[in-house]
Formats: sequence, C-alpha cells, structure tokens
Amino acid sequence: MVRSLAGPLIALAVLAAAPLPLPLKSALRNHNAARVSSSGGLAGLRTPYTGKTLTRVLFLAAALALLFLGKADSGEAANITVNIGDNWFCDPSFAGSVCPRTILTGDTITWSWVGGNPHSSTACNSTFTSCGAAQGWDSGIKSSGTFVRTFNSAGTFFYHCSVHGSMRGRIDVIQDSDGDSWSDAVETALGTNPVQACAATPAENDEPTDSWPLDTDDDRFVDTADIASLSSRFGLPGSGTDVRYDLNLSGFIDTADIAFMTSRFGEACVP
Ligand SMILES: [Ca+2]
Ligand SMILES: [Ca+2]
Ligand SMILES: [Ca+2]
Ligand SMILES: [Ca+2]
Repeated sequence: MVRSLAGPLIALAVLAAAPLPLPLKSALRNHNAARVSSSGGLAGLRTPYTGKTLTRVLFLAAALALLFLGKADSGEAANITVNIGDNWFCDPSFAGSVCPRTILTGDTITWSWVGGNPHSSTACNSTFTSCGAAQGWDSGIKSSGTFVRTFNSAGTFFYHCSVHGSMRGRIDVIQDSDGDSWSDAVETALGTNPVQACAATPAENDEPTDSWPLDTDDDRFVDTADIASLSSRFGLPGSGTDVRYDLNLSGFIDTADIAFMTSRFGEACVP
C-alpha cells in the first residue's frame, strides 16, 4: 500500500514561493457532494469573487488541490521503493539531478537496483560534499538487490552514488503526529494543535487551541462557514490570531488561502 504523501509542508512551500498558477500533477481528491448540496453550494459563499473571477479562483483551487495528494492512512507506516538505475535515482528523468521523495516519520525507503552497473545509496551532507556512513548510511556498492532504511526523525536527508557523484537524491521526512495531513511544523506555525486532529467539542473557540487548520468553527467539516470566515479576513496580514487563516504562511490572507480551502470543501476531519 502506497500512502499519499505530498503533505502540506511541501505544498505550502510551493504555494508560498509561487501561489498561482501551479502545474497539475495528480488526480483531484473526491469531495462530499452531499455536503455541498445540503449547505447551498458554492453560490452562497461570501467571497470577494464574482463571475469569471470566481471561475478562475475555483479552477486554481482545483489546481492547488492536486498538490495535496490526500490524507495519510491511519497511522500505518509505508514502504516506498526508490529505483537505482544507470545512472539515476527514482527514474531516468532524474539523471544528473536530485530525485526528491517525501515520506512521514516511521516510513521506510527501499532502494532497488534495477540497472546493470554498480551503484550505491550513500548519505551526504546538504551540499553533497561530504558523503559516507558517517552522514547516516551507506549501502555499499552493489549492482543488484535492495537496501532498506527506516526514517524515524523528521528532517531532510541527502544521498548520492559513491561511484557516480552526479546521481543524487533527497528524502524529506515530515512529522504529522495527529495524522491530519498537516505537518507538526506547519501546525505549530499556524497555532493549531499538532497532536489533535479534530476539535474536541463542536462549539467554536471554547478550547485553548484549534485542532485542524481547515476547520475554523469546530464542526469537523470544511464548509461555507470556514470559507466565509477566511474570506472575511481577505487582505489582512496573517498575524496574531489571524495567522491560522494564512494557510500558506505567506504573510497575508489572500487568494491562495481561499483557493486552497475551497479546494478541500466538504472534507471531514478524522479523529
Ligand atoms: Ca498534523
Ligand atoms: Ca491538528
Ligand atoms: Ca470546540
Ligand atoms: Ca467547519
């Protein structure tokens, strides 16, 4: 079973760097159609958009959603295979460049030798100038078989092939303690609880901290009330108590935040 892993940390970094537009990468996650119809649909939203602008925003929201490949499965660690070929990690498109993979803490990477020449997976520092077992791991030089490593700490880990230094890879390990698909680091920045995925009570603002960045009114759904609450802060700096509405931590509450929340409309949190 392969878990969906392009989590908020990565996506938010992309959003912060280049909010619009973004490349389409994968299938759009399903939304709760019943929730949409029972709440009156998108026409009732209090957004600053009308007509073509709203259409554009909704299109961009769909594009942003593609970066979020979904909620992690219920706490079960994943095993991700990274192929080693001649001369690349992951697939031939990464020949001469760094192949990135994003996983959660506790997940395992299995490097699999699929080429004909000898290669290694050898850990490096961030500039690839110092590599070896002392940096974390070294598979040794092999031309077949596998090498397995489990990553239990959050962080960014670099590696290369000790035979072909231009073969490079990176493992981004994200901690998401409550499994709500928002990393601990992002939740801490937003001021939401990184170890609680859902509001404890359905009443708003009766708990010391909110739990799920997308659910501002504690009803455990992303709905019109959440989007309206965010939209009412459009243009404000994402500071103080409003920081939780600055979903991409760009410093301002803007179209990217609204588009992203809209893209998750109808989704429920999972305690
Ligand atoms: Ca989380
Ligand atoms: Ca949380
Ligand atoms: Ca509450
Ligand atoms: Ca809500």
